Amino acid sequence: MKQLVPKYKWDRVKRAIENSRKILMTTHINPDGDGLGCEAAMYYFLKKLGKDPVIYNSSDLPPEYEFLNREGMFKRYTKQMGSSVFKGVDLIMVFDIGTPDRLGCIGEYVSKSSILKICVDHHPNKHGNFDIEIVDPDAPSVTFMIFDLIKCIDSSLIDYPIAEALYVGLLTDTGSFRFENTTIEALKMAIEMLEHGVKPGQVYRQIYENLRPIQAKLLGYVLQHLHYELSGKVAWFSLTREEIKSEGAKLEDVDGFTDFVRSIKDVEVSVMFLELDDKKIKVNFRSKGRVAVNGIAHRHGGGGHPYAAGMLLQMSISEAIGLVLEEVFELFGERSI
Ligand SMILES: [Mn+2]
Repeated sequence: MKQLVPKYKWDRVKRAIENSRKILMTTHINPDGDGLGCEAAMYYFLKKLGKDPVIYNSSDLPPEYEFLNREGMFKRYTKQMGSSVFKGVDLIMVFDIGTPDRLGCIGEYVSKSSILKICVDHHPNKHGNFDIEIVDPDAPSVTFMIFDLIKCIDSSLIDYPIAEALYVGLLTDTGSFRFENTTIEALKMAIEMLEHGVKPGQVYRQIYENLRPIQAKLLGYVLQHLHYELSGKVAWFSLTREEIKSEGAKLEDVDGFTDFVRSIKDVEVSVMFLELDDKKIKVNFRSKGRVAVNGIAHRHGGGGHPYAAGMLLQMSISEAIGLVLEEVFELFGERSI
């Protein structure tokens, strides 16, 4: 039999799993396919190992990922639950967070808790207070790392639901195998997932071809109100709560717009300014790959990858636009007029 050489040092993680029965898993707020894929894959895998896994996230499961929820295991954590969900938990596993504050309301209890904590991530940030951290900024997705962990424990347990969940993280974090992190290793993993029965077309359609008509309408509004700067190298848009309401949409209908705007010819960086509340502005950046945008996000307490990053600003939307565009222009070595 071919000897598996793990890419990461999982010894302590393996031991922690072996010594645990109840394992609580969580990921960042507004979770994406990577965080959710890690949770689902590990849930099915840990069950096969005879463990008692539970998943609590500070956000609801987005409807496009409902297909991962075969056993109804994705639970929404709310502040009222307090420490009750940690009762009897032997191990906490956290995936794909970037920074600890992105855990949302469960984060407070995770950081306070004396339960053994593991963080597996590919964001190049400081992670803080975890007993074991396995971080690889070069990993195309965290499910890529989890695949390595699962192979290192028992690859014979990989079945279709596990493979599909691992594939989801890989697909979504590589932008459907388009971004710079689409490495040979990433594609090799994809092949292995297909060998376990994953149907790429089916997974893709479930995640990406379920745009609700109201989201399409709101995207239309955004595209009609797009601003171009620096001869079209920068494109940005803003959405106030009032605008969203007058389009008949809700905050959660805003999804993937910054990616779409980046796809416009000659646009190097796209920026979204989204008003969540009074003086609470979510800023998202996407870059085609020539300029890194996570430096700006880090400076303002946010985070992300070089070409996909975000942050929250406590100021009015017009102040946010002024401040952030100035910093974006500096990335291009230009000043605004
Ligand atoms: Mn990720």
